[in-house]
Amino acid sequence: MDNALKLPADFETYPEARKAGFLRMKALKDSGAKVVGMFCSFVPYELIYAAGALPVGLCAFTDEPIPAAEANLPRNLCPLIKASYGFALTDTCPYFYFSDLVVGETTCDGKKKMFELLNEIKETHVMQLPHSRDGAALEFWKGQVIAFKEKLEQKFSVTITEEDIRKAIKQKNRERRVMKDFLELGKLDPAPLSGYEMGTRIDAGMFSFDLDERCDIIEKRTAEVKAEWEATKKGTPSTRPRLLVTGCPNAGVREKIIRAVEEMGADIVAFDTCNGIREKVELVDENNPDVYEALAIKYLNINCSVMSPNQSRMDYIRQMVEEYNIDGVIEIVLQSCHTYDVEAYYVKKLVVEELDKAYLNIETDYSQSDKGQLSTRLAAFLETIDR
Ligand code: BJ8
Repeated sequence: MDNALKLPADFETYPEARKAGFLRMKALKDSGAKVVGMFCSFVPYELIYAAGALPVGLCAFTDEPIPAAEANLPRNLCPLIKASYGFALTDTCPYFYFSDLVVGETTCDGKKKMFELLNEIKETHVMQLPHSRDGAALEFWKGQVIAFKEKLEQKFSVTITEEDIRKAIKQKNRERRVMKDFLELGKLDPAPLSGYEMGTRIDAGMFSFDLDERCDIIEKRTAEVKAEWEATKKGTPSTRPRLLVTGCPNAGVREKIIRAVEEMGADIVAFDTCNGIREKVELVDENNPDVYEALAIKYLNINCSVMSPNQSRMDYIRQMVEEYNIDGVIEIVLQSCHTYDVEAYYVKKLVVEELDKAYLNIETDYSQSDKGQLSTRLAAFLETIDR
């Protein structure tokens, strides 16, 4: 079995892509661009584009700024939250520096309280996210969508028209389709590319700020991979286990889990995560006469574990296991992430009892201290899968 991770010559790692984006961002700022920093899939990007501004994902993926963050935040908090705050506090995230406004959301307890502290460093507008999906919640969330639009109008002294929003919905829907097509390459068997590349490209796409250009790059890569698969891989069965990764955002643990398990001889072919297909499965309804309702429905349906109940996540994992021909599921839970940690009960039950597939739960943080132990656990997990 060839375990080497095959990456194209032009591949940029996430830190490389993030760094390359700095100069592009600086040039855009120098020419007058307005920038809105964000951390989460629940934020309606369309409104930011409709305001003539650029959304950018803020740094939250290494443990470097965590000691500084722990001066003000408890140690037993999710590393993603500590890193987000730490980068801002130590002024080491250029994207935070260039942001004119930060937008947060009341997803989990730690994040929503951290945004209060973040607001002391840079103006942070917080969207109050309800945690259910009934009619009252939808009405409330629609109000929050409108309040965010009004905040953008006031902040940037612009008027956002419904036409602006419709145009942005179309653009963003195109991006969702393009990214979904790319991620669905994982359905091909044998796997046509590594999960490491898939996840990295989706995350790194955020640093190419022109939406159309971002789509063109991914479309080109999808076509290349498909053509190569047709020519060299189709019809050649592989014994490498096919894995689905689910759970918390994994950019901060990509090397020690995603890359490591693929180098051990498995293929990660599907991601039920925010840098996977989670936000891309449902489009914003372009035909809804009420654009705010259309946005509210789409975003409230994101199947993150902060929602309760969250049956749609289980339904989607079941569907993915079938469609991607999955042998095993790795669930990544960042330390102290209570919602994913508790919901893991249902994921395990579904995967092991109902679908009869292998399941591994990894609770981890951004440090390298558990790297050796993780390698041992990942290797043992792969041993249990017989293709
Ligand atoms: S839509 S997954 S990006 S909230 S910060 S909940 S890991 S304890 S990030 Fe997320 Fe939006 Fe959901 Fe996606 Fe847990 Fe940490 Fe909270 Fe987290």
